[in-house]
Amino acid sequence: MAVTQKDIGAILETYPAKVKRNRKNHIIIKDAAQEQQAIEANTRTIPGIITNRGCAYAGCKGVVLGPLKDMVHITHGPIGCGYYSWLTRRNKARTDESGQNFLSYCVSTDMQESDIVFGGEKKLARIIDEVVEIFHPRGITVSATCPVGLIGDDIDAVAKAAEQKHGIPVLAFHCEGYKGVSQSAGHHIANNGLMERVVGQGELEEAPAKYSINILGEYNIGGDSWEVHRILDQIGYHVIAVMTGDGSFETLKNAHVADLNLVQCHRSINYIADMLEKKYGTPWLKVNFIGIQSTIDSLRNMALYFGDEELTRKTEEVIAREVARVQPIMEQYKKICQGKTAFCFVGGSRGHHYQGLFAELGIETVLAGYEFAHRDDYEGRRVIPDIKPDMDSKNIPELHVEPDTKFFRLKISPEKAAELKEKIPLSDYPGLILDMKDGHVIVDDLNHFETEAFVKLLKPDIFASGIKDKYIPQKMGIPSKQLHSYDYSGPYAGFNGAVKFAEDVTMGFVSPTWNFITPPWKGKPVLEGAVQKGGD
Ligand code: CFM
Repeated sequence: MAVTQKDIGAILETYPAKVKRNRKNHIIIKDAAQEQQAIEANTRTIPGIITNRGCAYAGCKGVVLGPLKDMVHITHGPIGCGYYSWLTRRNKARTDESGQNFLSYCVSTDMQESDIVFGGEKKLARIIDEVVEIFHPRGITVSATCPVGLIGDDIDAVAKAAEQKHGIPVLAFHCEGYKGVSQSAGHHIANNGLMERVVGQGELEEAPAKYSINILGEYNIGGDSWEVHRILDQIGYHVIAVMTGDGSFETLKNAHVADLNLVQCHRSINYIADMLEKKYGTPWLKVNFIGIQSTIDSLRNMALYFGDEELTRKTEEVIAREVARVQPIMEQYKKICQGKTAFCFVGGSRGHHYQGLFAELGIETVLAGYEFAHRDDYEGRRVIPDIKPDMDSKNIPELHVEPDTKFFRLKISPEKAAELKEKIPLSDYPGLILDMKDGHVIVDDLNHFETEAFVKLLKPDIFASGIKDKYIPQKMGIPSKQLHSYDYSGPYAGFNGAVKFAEDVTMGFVSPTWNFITPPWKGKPVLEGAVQKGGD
């Protein structure tokens, strides 16, 4: 069923006039006849609306820094922020030979009322001493939460003194929750810090092997990056660093020598991808390892970048072998999934990335969107020059980077880059809107009221989202699949991940649970109308 402006108007009608004016710009119906459809994004959620967004601290410590396993991540603030970001994101890590893996710990300064009144700097310094004494980590991060910014603790000074005292890097991040309109601000803050303090600190001057790459914006949720590694290893790539899933300070410091940076989640990491290009001359390629065809396309684009016959042959060999293995299994699941519809509403890139995988199972995404993406994630990177910075985005400093005097190497010539840009998404991503079908809906920062309204309107067969909105559709009798944490499952990336996803989604559909739930619209007449008096 195609949605009309009238349908959307009816949903918006419930809002007060001011809210209605605001939300109207965050909802569009795909219309391919229009060359560019604009959507409002990355602006403040209206107070009182139940959003699914997180905060700047979540984006900085929780998303980007948190997965670095050989650093101890200290949350400077009251205990709740640290506690609720303690492994809930399921970014997995294996302990390597060094034995440095601190991800299972939750370290916080546990600020109390007296610390808020008299300041928390001394306590922070004491906790850093304790962390060094107990864990001897390669490095430490300190992430500030809201009250720290409000009372003005000088975390930079504490970190600097601790560095001198202990001789290890102690990185301070001003990622107080209120720093931006969502976790997106925290991504940017973390990108800046890693760029300034970690990348380029290693001693390597040249790539250690042929086809050396970094994978940016891959966080190993449910083991995703291990599956990507498995495929890339077979082809013969050498992965220097993953930013940051199962990643480490130790590997990240040599990220500057890679021949190519792959970008999986562009929303959280495009800042660093750009800075790496300017500072070290390494181009970035947009990839998507979610879905079989997207994985194949990404692998082929990588082969095109390197332009090596042997690598291309190996790429095709691995693709053929993997597809022959997984396709028949996918076909079985497709028999159950075919013809169904989905809502795909995730944080900042998965709302787009999963649509191809759904389509491979015969499931059409009829509504999609992001919690906190920016306009370029919807409309494509070309729109960036048109985005006007507002007071909230000006909160985050833009780093000015120059070519590095020691490590800058132009990895490919400008002519070659221009030629490749015609064929592959080098330094580019086209945005979510492009892939949606006509009549389908795109919603930015979907809230709980709109979730209910759109579910009632479109009655999707599956709802892909996160923990905050998962149970609304489930109580309406619609299976829900968490695409943030994968509901204790995964990996969903690559070839094996596609099969796992197909299995989980199919299980959602065939579960007998749904027979015990009556959706609100059952028992109501399908057609609604009024009896006209008079006439003939
Ligand atoms: Fe990138 Fe992510 Fe996402 Fe994200 Fe996130 Fe996440 Fe996400 Mo949850 S980094 S933008 S801030 S792909 S934690 S691994 S699933 S909202 S769509």
